[in-house]
Amino acid sequence: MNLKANSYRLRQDILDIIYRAKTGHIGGDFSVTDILNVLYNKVMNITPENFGSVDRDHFVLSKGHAVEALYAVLCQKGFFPREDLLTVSQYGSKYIGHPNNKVNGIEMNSGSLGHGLSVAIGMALAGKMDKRDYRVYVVMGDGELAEGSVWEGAMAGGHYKLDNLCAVIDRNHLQISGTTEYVMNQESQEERWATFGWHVISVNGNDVDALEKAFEEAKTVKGKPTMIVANTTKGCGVSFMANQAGWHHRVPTAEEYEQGMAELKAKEMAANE
Ligand SMILES: Cc1ncc(C[n+]2csc(CCOP(=O)(O)OP(=O)(O)O)c2C)c(N)n1
Ligand SMILES: [Mg+2]
Repeated sequence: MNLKANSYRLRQDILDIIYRAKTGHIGGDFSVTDILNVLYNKVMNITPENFGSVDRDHFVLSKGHAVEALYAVLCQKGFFPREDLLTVSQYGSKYIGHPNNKVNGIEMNSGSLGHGLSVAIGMALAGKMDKRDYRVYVVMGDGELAEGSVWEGAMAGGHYKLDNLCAVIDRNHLQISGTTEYVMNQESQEERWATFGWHVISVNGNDVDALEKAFEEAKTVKGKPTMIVANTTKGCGVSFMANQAGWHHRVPTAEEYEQGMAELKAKEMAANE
């Protein structure tokens, strides 16, 4: 699979989902798309066939508001039919605006920020205790790091030396109401996680090749959990959405939909050349 082209393909699906549903978190979806694309298509051992087994890898989308990106990836992997995407956020649909485990492929309900890391740590600890080979992956937002519970997880991950755990921060420097530096300063994430006993890798989180390398490195680390600081752009892929806090939770107009789709199609084609 051409991962780079696929990221733009997935963003088209996300744009369609949100335009149709008239709701969704497009900025955070587009910033995390490359991370989910690489995880599900290169790194993790999770398929519709093995989803019922404990021994497959485990994934938690802690920044649950980016569920549309997860729906696009899971649908492409065959966890559910494409027609199901037509029902996202419709009355009575299980495809609601945050992850829930009634949807095939989703393990943990999320959306209330700050819980995913601790749950992932429980999964990783269970894997160690039961001597299982699976790995656990969790993706957090950078605004999410203002939640105190994240730092309990940071301590526990280092304390229990969970080298079967790989966490990712979608470091786009924006949350709802502005920059993370303005709302709750957090420099430097690299230094903070290293102090808590984590192996830290800093990468361009919208570069599929760099991400793949980082996840492979994480698999080789012994005696420590890994934190990948994925430096991303919120709204990545569509020029007028990129790095704009206002696109955290905005629905495109018809004109914006057309322009965004045209840009994504052109980028997918260029990546395929
Ligand atoms: C506990 C909790 N408080 C507040 C919110 C509302 N909320 C939803 S998204 C968001 C901003 C998150 O920013 P970030 O984690 O940086 O996400 P991203 O930039 O990747 O979209 C907030 C505050 C929430 N979902 N959960
Ligand atoms: Mg953010």
